[in-house]
Amino acid sequence: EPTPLIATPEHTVEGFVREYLRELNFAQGTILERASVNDHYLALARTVRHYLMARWITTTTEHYRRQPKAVAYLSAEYLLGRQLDNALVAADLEDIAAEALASLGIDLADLREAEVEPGLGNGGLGRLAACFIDSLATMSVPAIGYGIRYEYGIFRQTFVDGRQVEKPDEWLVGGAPWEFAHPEHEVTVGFGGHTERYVDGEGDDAVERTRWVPGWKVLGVPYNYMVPGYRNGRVNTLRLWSSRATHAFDLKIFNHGDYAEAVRSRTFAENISKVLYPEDSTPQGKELRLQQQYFFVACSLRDFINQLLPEDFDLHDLPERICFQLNDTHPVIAVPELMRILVDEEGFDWDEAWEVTRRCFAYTCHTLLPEALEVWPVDVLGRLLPRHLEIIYRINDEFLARVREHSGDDELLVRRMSIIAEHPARSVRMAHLATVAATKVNGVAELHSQLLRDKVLADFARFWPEKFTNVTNGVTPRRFVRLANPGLSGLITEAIGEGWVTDLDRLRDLEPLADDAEFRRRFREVKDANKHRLVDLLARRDGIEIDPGTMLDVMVKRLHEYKRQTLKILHVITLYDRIVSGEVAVEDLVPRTVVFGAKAAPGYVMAKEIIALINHVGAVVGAHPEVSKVLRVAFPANYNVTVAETLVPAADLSEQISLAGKEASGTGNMKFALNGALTIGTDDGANVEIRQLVGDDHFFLFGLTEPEAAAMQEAGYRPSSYYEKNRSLRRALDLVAHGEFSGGNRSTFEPVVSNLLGEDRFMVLADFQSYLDAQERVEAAYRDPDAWSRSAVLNVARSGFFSSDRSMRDYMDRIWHAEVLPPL
Ligand code: 26Q
Repeated sequence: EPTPLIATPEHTVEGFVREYLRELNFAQGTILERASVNDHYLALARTVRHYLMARWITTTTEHYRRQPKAVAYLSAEYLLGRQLDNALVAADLEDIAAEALASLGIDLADLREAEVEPGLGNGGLGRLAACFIDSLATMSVPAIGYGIRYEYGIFRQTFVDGRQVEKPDEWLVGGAPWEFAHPEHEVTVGFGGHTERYVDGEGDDAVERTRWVPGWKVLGVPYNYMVPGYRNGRVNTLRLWSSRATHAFDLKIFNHGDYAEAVRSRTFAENISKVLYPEDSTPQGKELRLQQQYFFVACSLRDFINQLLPEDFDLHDLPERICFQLNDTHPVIAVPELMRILVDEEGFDWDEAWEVTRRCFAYTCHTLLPEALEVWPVDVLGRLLPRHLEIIYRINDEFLARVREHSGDDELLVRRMSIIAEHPARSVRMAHLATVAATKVNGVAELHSQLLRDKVLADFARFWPEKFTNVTNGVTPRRFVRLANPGLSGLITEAIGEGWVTDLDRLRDLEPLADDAEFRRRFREVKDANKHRLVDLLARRDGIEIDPGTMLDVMVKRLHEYKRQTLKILHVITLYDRIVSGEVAVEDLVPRTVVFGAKAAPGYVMAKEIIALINHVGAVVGAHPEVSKVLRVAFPANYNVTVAETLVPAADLSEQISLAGKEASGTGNMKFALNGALTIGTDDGANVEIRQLVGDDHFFLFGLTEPEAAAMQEAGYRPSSYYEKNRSLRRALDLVAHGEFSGGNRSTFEPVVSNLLGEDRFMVLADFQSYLDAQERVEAAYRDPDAWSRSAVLNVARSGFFSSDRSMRDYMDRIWHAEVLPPL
């Protein structure tokens, strides 16, 4: 077969201009003189896309021809961030594009700002999926990402009187130049209905089989996105599914003559991919969420089998072709779905189907909080997916028979390990299903994987010790260093060459430069310039004024009690109190700007109260003539990937202060370290590994360890004893309780205070003094700019391990064993 012929525009300024004008004229139907910023943005996006097209088609064609062992990443979320910059960098077009546009009188920077980021994820887990597909493409691994094309991504956060108010995220309205719809590859997905037994064949060949007769069907239409590798000639695919009504859906009603009703009924099917659920723990058990999960997984399996495998492929060989990686339990319904396909549709017997299925799946767990583990009531699941429930029951029966056999009928053990929970309501434990089915189960940082083995999944780890492994998370250096921090990137490349972008361990070569005064000076210059970029962004975007001459102390992540934004705000309150009471003079403090960024799940009442508290404290601090000289709180609304790209490079101090044993990994912690912020953090998640690598002298550790916290809970934790013993803590909490930050109203933040004094599940009060002490060490260190920037440079030099390229290598070696193609 000949290599397909593909038109590629010339890699020159003139070539770019020509292609750009063609897009502006022929696709946007406008001319330079009349085009809007959005016209320009769309023309630019399409132009860049054209440069990647040949690589995309070639990569995809090669995957099909070679049929290598590949990876399919199944994730309900991809928090991609803006595409334009990433594509420009990957295709090595930044300079050409900037020059070409300038020759037309257009500023590339203005067009960058016109892009609305696809926010198709909640936080860490969704962003991780985006980093992973970037790394897979850059490493030439044959991989495809499967997910959902939500019409509305994570809500847009606004503040009204300091309280969070959610607005719909209308990311598609300006046009979606990065996607390719493929209605001709639509897939039909069933829901509901019932199952039937029937006899297949005759005489001696007759076998009893089951078929599922769905009660209703929807269509899935795939939308393809390019996933460009970094300058390696490869472009992989992200395939997101959008739900449509089937053509039969409304036929009956049409024939009844009720046109309006028929059209209305279509919205039912189209609702499935309408909106991303904004909860990222304590799942609500909403039936539509389960529909989303089955919808995208059923589309993806069908698509993989029908589109990516050859016609005559023998599904017994499926494990030689693919590993389906389950990003948490959200896609785990893929397990009974593949069983259904093999047994009911392909006529496999149960055992051979199970053998194939087992070998095709691997499962990544992202949590330790029991309330974040997904469970679905049996009645909900059985109504929506009756055949899948039968299959899950049979998987469970066979699994529990083995447990009984190995444990001498230990019925307590059997009950603990069962995929089906009986109390409080009979339900399916999705993590158990995933663990039973998967060839490998991994946690996302060393400590997390250890706690999975020792606690959350201990029974399973004893049963299948070799099943459990760790793959520490990582972040893509393309987006979070190369693209977000051009200043630092330039400095690094000048010092050690450009290989680091795809081989982040090379950052080690920077270590000697930590002792080079001139290098440190230039490093500080970059940090300073990055702070100015942030100042501009916050002024323009939020009307927030911050002083680039202050220490930038940053806590950005979803709002969760376990992440302990309250600990950070109690520190701010303590500083405020010490100044107002005259205990310290402003001259004796290091001036700080404390930046928060955090969305709360809309139904998470306590999280929303904490947001209000932060905003109210910020207002009082900012309005105080003395305090505001040395302390400011900035809480820009709607923190997202785009904001992170300006905020992370500007930070001096990274706040990673979850209670030990609660944050599975964290990935923000890695982004900050790689951009030369120092971390103040607990011994939790990947903080542990960051500290080991950068060294104790360059990391501000505080707080209880996981075993200490567990022991203290065991012994009966009494938070009020800390309130009684600790004067600073008492004064800070009293200020909140007495209405200092709520115009004298004592009831406003009463729930926050009484929660801390009463239960304090995440031991904020126990860690308070230790945190204050660590902040004192931060202040002392920051007063010595040379020592501080030496530590900062060492943070950069020693964080190469946290590249998602390394994570992908670990998944390849420990779990996937996929092939690697040569770069093109
Ligand atoms: C499940 C069912 C129903 C509705 C929502 C959900 C749901 C959605 C999102 C549950 C969890 C999430 C997201 C979890 C998450 O982001 N976890 C984070 O994953 C990161 C990547 O591994 C880790 O670094 C973080 O420590 C972990 O909190």
